Amino acid sequence: MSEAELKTLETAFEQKIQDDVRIEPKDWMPEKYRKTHIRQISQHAHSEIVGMLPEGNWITRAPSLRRKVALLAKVQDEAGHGLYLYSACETLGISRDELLEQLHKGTAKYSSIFNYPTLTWADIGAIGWLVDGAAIINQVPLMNTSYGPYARAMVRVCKEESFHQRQGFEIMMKLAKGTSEQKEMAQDALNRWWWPSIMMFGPTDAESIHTAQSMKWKLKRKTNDELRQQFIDQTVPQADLIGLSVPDADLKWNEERQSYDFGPIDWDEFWQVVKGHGPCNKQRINTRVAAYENGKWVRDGAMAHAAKKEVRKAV
Ligand code: FAQ
Repeated sequence: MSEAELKTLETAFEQKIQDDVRIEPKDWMPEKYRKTHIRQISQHAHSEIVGMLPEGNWITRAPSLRRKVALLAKVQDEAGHGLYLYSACETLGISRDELLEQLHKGTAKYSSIFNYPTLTWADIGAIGWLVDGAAIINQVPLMNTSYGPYARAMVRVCKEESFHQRQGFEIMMKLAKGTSEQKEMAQDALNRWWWPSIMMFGPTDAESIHTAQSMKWKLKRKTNDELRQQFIDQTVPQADLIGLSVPDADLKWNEERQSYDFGPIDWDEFWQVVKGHGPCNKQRINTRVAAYENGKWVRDGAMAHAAKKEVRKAV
């Protein structure tokens, strides 16, 4: 391709981004745009799949049939989200096998939040309320992201996450209004999950290496800090409503900004977890690798069945 032809393609691409016209899989796109999307969408897909593990830990121990049914459905929804996202990512010219290999080898990331353990039933409430709550705040703007398949996947994902958030909040509300032991359990879960949830939004804007370019390409519609502040402003009144206290001594309503000021985030802890040294990183990856290996016979069976069908069609 000549330089002039490349320039024409680049100009047409930039114009689409500026006019909010979605980029679709067969459209020309800069290589960096394609790679950045593979990175973010695959990290998102891996997070959904690994995110099933802390909750799966409680399926057999849910306190009632109703709670078990709701939790089972939630965990299944996360699997579905992972599948839409892997499919969206495959439209960028990478295979599912390559994506999974990156997860298993640790060259692709997944959200730091899923490297913390779920110690009590209240943790399931805290995940729904805080982690799904944070995920919705991050993902609603992504329904308007510039890459078509990612934006469309987000529509259904957000509807389902919103139901998850409500059921998590309801678990916390019930515990907070229960016996003193139950209220203590809810408070303990909030104490342990609050800061990791705040960290989910990623490094500060000043430290974020990808935000500036991703905002220009309209991959990201809001910065990490904007989303984090939105989460805090939305969630603190919810904690107040159910009589739980947010574990931040510096949390204070700022009348001028009409927003909460909050205390320092432990970024050392965040980077330790991101680099693989969190409480459950090894366990999560080992479980995913084992699930992949144990599922080989299913993949082989499906491939053999598909091949047989092809042969029948050809005869
Ligand atoms: N954990 O320059 P930035 C869910 C990495 S889904 C681990 O700011 P970016 C549903 C980042 O990758 C949760 N790594 O990067 C559910 C980059 O490293 P790299 C997942 C993190 O991409 C609920 C480096 O740090 N949601 O919860 C994290 O512009 C309940 C520098 O960072 C999504 O993935 C982190 N928290 O912004 C499931 C949403 N933060 O790639 C089950 C889509 C940053 O250069 C149960 N993703 N890093 O090696 C995004 O919005 C963005 O990718 C961010 C990061 C905001 C996560």
